[in-house]
Amino acid sequence: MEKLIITVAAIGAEVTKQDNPALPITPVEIAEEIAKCREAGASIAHIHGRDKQGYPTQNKDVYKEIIDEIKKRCDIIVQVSTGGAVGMTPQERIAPVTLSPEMCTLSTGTCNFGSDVFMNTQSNIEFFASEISKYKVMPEVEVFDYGMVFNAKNLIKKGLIPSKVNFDFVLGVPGALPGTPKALITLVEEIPQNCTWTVAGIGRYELPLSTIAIAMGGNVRVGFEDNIYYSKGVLAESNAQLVERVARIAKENAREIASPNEAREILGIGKS
Ligand code: KMH
Ligand code: ZN
Repeated sequence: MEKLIITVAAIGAEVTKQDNPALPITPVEIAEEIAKCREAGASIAHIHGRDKQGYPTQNKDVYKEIIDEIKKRCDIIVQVSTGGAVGMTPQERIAPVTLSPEMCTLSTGTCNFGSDVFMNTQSNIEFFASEISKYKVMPEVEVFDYGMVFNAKNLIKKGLIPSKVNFDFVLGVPGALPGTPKALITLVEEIPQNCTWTVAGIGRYELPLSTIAIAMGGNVRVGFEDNIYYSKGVLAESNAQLVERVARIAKENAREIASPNEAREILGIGKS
């Protein structure tokens, strides 16, 4: 098996300090938290921006500050969000990509998102894909619902995204695919053979799906964006605590952990 790539999604757009007081908000808080996660075994940091009041923002300057602070502290791969928060415009959502970070996300369809709708029309998806390619960023395909895999394969066929890409299966969002082993296996069977995959289980699905992915040869995403608990009713003390647990399970399964440079090699970052 390839080495395990651990992504930490430490911030998100929906979680608040009221939900978990350890949520990092300012660029310095975020960077310090990411550096600890890197130390614990994470090789990708999936980033969302927050404004001074703690609300989600895709402001380019905020992202620049976060990225600069992270780079001062560690060599982790920065993956900016193009999902932002529900209700943001495509122009808002794409802004951090213009900083040419190493990676960004690309959701390839629309789905229910709790009581909201996470809107990704075909023309907007193609707009994101062309900007991502223009700024030479490696996309990661975010799959919340089944059809999104097939849409991603169409984008590959049209040459709008690289043919070798990482798929992130975000499972357990209310209204979209459930966080079951069956859903994960069904999705893994559909991706092109040369592609890699990650699973991000939401809430209580995070731990079992991480464990299954480690055994299957996939990659794992954990962090407060997806899950704020360590165990039932017990808040996680930090994102790093969640990363440490994944690293420990991997070690017990004799699955080695990829450094950021090894993850760059596996994902083909910096090759074109
Ligand atoms: N906040 C969600 C509506 C991404 O980062 O690319 C979308 C999201 C996906 O978080
Ligand atoms: Zn996100």
